[in-house]
Amino acid sequence: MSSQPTPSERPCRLEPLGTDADTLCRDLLRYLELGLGQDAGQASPLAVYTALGLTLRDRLAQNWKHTSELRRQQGGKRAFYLSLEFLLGRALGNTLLNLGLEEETREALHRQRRDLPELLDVEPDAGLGNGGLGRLAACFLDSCATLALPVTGYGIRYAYGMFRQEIHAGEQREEPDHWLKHGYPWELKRPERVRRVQFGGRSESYRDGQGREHRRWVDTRDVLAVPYDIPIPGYRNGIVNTLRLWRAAATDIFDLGEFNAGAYPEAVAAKNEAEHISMVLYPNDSSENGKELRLRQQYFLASASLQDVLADWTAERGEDFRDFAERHSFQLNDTHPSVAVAELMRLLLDEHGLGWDEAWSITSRTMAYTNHTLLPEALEKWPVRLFGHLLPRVLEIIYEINARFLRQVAQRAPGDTALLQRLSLIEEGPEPMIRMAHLAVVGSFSVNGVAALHTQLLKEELFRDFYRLWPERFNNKTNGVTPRRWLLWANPELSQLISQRIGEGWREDLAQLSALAPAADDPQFRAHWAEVRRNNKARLAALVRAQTGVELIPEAIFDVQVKRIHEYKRQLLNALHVIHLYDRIKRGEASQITPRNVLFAGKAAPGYFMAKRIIKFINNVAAAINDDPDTEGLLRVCFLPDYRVSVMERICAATDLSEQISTAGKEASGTGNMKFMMNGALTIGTLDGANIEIREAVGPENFFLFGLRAEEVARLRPQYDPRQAVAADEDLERVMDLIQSGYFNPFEPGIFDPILHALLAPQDPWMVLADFSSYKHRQSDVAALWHDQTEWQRQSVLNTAASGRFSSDRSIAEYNRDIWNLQPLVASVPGLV
Ligand code: T68
Repeated sequence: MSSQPTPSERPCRLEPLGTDADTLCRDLLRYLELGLGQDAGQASPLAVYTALGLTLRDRLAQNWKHTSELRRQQGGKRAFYLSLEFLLGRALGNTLLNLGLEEETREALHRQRRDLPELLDVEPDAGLGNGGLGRLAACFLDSCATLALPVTGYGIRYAYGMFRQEIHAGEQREEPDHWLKHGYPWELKRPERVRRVQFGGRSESYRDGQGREHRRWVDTRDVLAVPYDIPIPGYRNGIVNTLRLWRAAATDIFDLGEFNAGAYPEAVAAKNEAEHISMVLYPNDSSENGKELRLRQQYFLASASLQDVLADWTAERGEDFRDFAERHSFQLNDTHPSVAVAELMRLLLDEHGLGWDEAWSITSRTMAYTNHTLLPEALEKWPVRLFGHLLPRVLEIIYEINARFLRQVAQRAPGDTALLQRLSLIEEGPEPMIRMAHLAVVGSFSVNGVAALHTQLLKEELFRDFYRLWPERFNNKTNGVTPRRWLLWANPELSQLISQRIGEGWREDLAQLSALAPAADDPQFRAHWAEVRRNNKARLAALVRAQTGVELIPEAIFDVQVKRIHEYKRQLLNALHVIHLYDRIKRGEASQITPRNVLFAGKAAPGYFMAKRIIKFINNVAAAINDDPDTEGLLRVCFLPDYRVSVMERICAATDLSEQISTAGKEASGTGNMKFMMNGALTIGTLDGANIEIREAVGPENFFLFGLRAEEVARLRPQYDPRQAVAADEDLERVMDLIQSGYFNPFEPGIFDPILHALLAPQDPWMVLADFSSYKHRQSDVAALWHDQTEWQRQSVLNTAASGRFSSDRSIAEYNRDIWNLQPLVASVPGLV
């Protein structure tokens, strides 16, 4: 007898998917015609993009499955990056780049008479973040996958991301960003892993079978958390990690029984309330807003994510949590998800029956907290009342954490009640508040800042008392950005030039860029370098023309400040300098002016009056200058609307001068500064955040430094007199007079008075005018250097060559070395894409 299986017993296996142009072309057609019901000849670019996305997702899914198998086989520790924001931008280009399928895809599209650039451009940005903090999370995921580290991101799948910015009559208008309108081909819904998150109700005690007393949370209004997974491919290593985003959904129709029979419409309407949780991203980047919905979002993310991790653990290990802390780290991206400290305690105590000490030992050995700001207005505090109403059981746990913590402090420093008050998780007052940063520090084994100066200030100022208590907890992790998106993808011509010179190893080991330094002295290399940068500038100029109608001066300096609009970032200082240049033109110094294009972009939080007025100011100044024939060929000023990840990809490759001009001590790190440097921009900047490390890396002779240092800002603040600064600088006086005269707002009297008042107030926390003279002088050094193109291009090459340290691969390697201690996954199957 033959042992051949009968046809019905024959195993059915999945064959690996082809990645040649022919197979890609056929799969794309299949998705387009059969999946989406389109006629390939007539289909819109959006439909083709979607079909291509689905085609590539299949290839990602193969590696995804393989990565999970590897992770399971190798066991080992895992880390989880908890963040309310992931600013991913577009996925198509990044997928092609990381899988190495760009050429095959171009060819596949070519056969269907389609063009890749057109498809790339229809993809909406996934804008699930405000700015630096959210983009950092996205760069970190890219680096974790590239370093083959088993790290999963957890976030919220907002239906509406960061608002779209339009400019009307110089003012910002916010439009909703319905980014999921046409579907999102990259995600995979995981309905089988849905979780239930509790809100409201009350906490009560009960006795178990053995007569032991416990607490439980009852009469709650629950919300379902439905996960959607986004694949995060590493750079050409076959690894695909996961970003799991939660969508809020109402509980099943059965729960309608909770309502009385006559309240059917109210019950259905309640579904709506549940679904609001994941409706919209809060667009504030630097102030806490205290809204209940925001706290709901935070708890929703923390609870669903922790439950998800615990479910995997108990499926494998049952209720034995002895090894849990050795096998898990949770990295908290700012305090936004820090309620996770209390929530993990609750789950371990109430759901898994652990005692306090064991639960606390586990929690405080798994949580790690990254701080991103020193600004007091950004520090999160929640009213105890609100917390008690929304999360009564979690509040009890926070009280208990605080009571035990303060007892410990009192033992160390008997009688120091002021210290107890300063350290307490609860801020007393007419409206007692929970200090989320204190909860995060107390509950974490690691607390890090995001640049050397920032970490130093955390230790000396914000967390001084905590640092004295637990110095070993504090560490620095200077930020970084992924060189794949920010150099390889954003600047392919420059990347090619670099690879021709030093090989391709820099893509995964950016420190190798240092080998480029000698090329700075090679005239031929510099000529190529300059040519590539000119091409990039021409492309950006075309984008600016199309978006705004402003015609940039192609050969002039591209002087760029793009970031969220905030007083501490001092877009106003830049604007004052622009007015100064204009004033020089008008007073007959045109022949001494070095031509410049000054480009601004960035969003203002919708409720931040001054930031919005600054946008209006820049736009009015730009209009006055660009409309004046005397500025022709000398000065162009432009505010580019709707700044976002995909726009920065164009801007960073085309920037000559990067503006990093925050008041020293206020910008935690900055990451745009790194993207510009990597692409060969020179920086004009203060000694703030990562600027300090950028300047050290490239050498002070290749960096335009100006302004007060952090300690000078602190020292001079109390006696700061902006009018003295005006009196001491005639140019500044003329600038202020011109603004005061209404020159930039002839038909809108008084609209810039708030700006003038803020600049001239002795209380101006940002000390804008204090740094004007110093800034002006450094800007004239910039102009002088531009005339020496040999030297400028030399310094440009040196900036790129010195940017290796600012790869997020380096940041993540340090997080792993000092905080997570994960083993990289080792691919067992060769030949993965
Ligand atoms: C930024 N913070 C820092 N916050 O300002 C920047 N805040 O210096 C740093 O480079 C970057 O983080 C990465 O570390 C933010 O972007 C926010 O976006 C934010 C969002 C919600 C609430 C508060």
